[in-house]
Amino acid sequence: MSNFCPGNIPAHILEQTRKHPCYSVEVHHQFARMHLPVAPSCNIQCNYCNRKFDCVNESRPGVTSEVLTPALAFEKYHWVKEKIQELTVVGIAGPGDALADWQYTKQTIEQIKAVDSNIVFCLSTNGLLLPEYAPEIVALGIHHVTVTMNAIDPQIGAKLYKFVNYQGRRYEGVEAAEILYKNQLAGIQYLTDHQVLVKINIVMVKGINDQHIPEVVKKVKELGVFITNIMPLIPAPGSAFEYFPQTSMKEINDMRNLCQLDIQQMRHCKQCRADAIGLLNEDRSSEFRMCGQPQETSTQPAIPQRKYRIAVTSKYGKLVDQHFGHASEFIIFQGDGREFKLLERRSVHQYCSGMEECGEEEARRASTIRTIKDCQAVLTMRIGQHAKDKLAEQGTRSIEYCDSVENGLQHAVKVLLEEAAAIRKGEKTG
Ligand code: CLF
Ligand code: SF4
Repeated sequence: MSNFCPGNIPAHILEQTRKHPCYSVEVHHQFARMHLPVAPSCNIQCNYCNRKFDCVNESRPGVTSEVLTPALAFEKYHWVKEKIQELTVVGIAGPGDALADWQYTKQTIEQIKAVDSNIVFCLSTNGLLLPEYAPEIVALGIHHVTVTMNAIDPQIGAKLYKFVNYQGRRYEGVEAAEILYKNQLAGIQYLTDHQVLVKINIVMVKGINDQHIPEVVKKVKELGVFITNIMPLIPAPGSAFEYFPQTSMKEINDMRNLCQLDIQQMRHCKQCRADAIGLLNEDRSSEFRMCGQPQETSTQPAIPQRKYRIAVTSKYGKLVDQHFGHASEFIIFQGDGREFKLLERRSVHQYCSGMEECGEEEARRASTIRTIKDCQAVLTMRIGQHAKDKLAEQGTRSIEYCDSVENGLQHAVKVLLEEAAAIRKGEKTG
């Protein structure tokens, strides 16, 4: 059994921990952390979560103001580092699950690590994919990981989770809770065996897992975790637990006092946003937005409430700066012309290698085009006529553009509206 106490933590990890405001209460007024919101997807559905762009495990309900690509996250890190001298920790806390979008999480950490060997990295996860990625987490040199584990009894877990998506299948009920628990156990054990200081978050839901929490704490103690963080349920509008009572701080503190007998308790958690920045009790995230507000112009046609889904080709997510044929992914946005929400990123097989190839290339092109069949438009820097025609056949308008993604999305809706108006007037047939 692993068991961490200041006496047996290796010196280099102890040094990191002493700079970590969540793991070391005595420095939480002194050192700052920033969350980089690069992981928007989630692979489970907790009944207390209405996930817009927030994970209630690590964020107070609401939305993160932006989801960043690793490249933008890297820029943001430099910006914040320059302005906040006391920044010591970079965490990935969603807004979904840090491992569900592991490639973005990993890339973000690798980039920062390459230029700053003093930053402490931190991850927050539901643990479903820990068996898969724990070795990479260890190899990256991450020594602080938070796992949200609300139950060790699958019968209780079944009341907390609506579903678990795992290895291409969706599971529900006890089966879902069993898979999640089994993976959490294996993953936590691997991490603690490899000198990772694991923090366990537990959301206390009255009438569901409140009586069960001491058992959870005893179990994770056996696994050698460093600390537990028992947090109140904050009923999120639109979630399955929307009308459940909020757990009071008295109930939380009573439970922490009971569990303190087994393992040290975190008592200064702020349930911060997925894009939180600064000291724990002084969120400065609003000072550091990467994306400005969309511009409104009086020449814009009136925009109806209809939602448009638009695919964008972009190297780093900020500019429309990529040729359609060079895109390895589409960034999918949905919105009404004034406000857009990033829905997801869809990988495609890159078909334009810069050389003339036929046959296989044609099949790849067809598959690429089908990837965005549900989009009214694709916003791209350049596109060939053949691809344009094929996209038009499935009802996707190609719009060439070269400026920021935000301006481009507004431009695309403007084009779609003007064309629709022209069709209504009989000026255009499609
Ligand atoms: Fe962020 Fe979490 Fe790392 Fe801290 S937050 S990923 S461990 S750097 Fe801290 Fe915020 Fe509480 Fe999380 S106060 S919600 S415990
Ligand atoms: Fe929401 Fe986080 Fe649960 Fe995923 S793990 S459903 S983002 S609370």
